[in-house]
Amino acid sequence: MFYTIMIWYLDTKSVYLAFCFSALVLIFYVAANIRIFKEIQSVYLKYRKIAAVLAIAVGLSQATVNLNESFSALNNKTKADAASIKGTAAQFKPLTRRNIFRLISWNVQTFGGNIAPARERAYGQLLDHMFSRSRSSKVLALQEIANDEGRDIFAENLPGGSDRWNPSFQNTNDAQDNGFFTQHQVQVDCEQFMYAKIGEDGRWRSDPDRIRHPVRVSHMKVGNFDFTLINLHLTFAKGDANASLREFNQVLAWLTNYFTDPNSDPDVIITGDFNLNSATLHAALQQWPQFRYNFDENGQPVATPTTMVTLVSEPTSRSRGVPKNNYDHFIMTADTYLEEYVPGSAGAMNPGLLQSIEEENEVYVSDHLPISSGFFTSGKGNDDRLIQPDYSQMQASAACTPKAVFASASAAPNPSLP
Ligand SMILES: [Ca+2]
Ligand SMILES: [Ca+2]
Ligand SMILES: [Ca+2]
Repeated sequence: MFYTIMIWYLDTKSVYLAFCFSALVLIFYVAANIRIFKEIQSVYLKYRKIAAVLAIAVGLSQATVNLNESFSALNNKTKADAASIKGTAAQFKPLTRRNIFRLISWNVQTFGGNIAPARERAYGQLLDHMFSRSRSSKVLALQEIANDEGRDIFAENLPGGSDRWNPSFQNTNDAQDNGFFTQHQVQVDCEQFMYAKIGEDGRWRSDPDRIRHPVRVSHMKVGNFDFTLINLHLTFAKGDANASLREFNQVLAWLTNYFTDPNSDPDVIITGDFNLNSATLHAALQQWPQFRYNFDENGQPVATPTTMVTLVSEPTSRSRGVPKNNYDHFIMTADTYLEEYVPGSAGAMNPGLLQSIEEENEVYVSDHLPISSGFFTSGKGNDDRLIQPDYSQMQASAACTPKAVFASASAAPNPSLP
């Protein structure tokens, strides 16, 4: 009897003890997992940020030919064509260290005098990452600077402050103006509008019949590389691509006029927010004999110095923070692409850095990613010839031709989507 009671007692007690023990184990397990989960989360967030910072540091800081591989090159069509052009990337032999400079283009989304402090701070942090680790980024082409106040606030947030930078900006009646910032070692020979006029009140006015947001044109020199830089923002027109295309053809009409001067610099770079993808721009360029690829008897593309190559084919404009449309580009003449352009260097910024800075500041910075492209400034170009300026010091002030025109330039070809 005692034995039976003892077994019952022990069984009951062991079940009870087992239950208590299991409950304790469960409580410790849940508590530990909450802590572990939080640690995993914080480690993940930390490393994601480091990865993003590293990605941009690699992308923008290397003053060598070993540039960020994530910077994609041509769109497939253009790539196939361009790769066949003799003297291009396939034959390019990288040297150990080369002088290059980076050009950055960025639509900063109506940056004006009334910008919120948190958003301004986020811009400052992003610009620090883009520039302070890199002495090679020397020219910043901006779209959607609203006015002079916007220019001044943006300049204050540039790495090293506004003292290290020269602005090239003139306010117009348009709310989304284009402008440049250049570091002091960049020689700016001239800076002007493409289509605009001074009103009777002495203020610049846009020419919306041609281009809504006045295009900025400049001739610059970095090292031995001189070039004409065109900074544009084609109209969005509620997504009407034909309206953007009409404006693009106005730019090409201006360039046609530019190239009628035999002394014009053959190195032309067009950058900015086109509101058109690279395939559409490539197709539009093929309608202009002086800008398209020609083909030899074997059907191989042959570049003339003014053949235009369209770069950056990944999404650059953001929808709710997610890169969506391929709107921002570098378009350059073959004289630049085959000589000074660093093969494979053009592309969009890794979106992770922008996202992490936005999360940190709890603010939305811009609906566009910055894009970037590298250029050799000395030594031998891709074509094995020494890089030399096309303009002498004496001529440089005359390098920007033709001057800004308003409603009197020659008509563009009838534009339509291919
Ligand atoms: Ca304005
Ligand atoms: Ca040149
Ligand atoms: Ca050249």
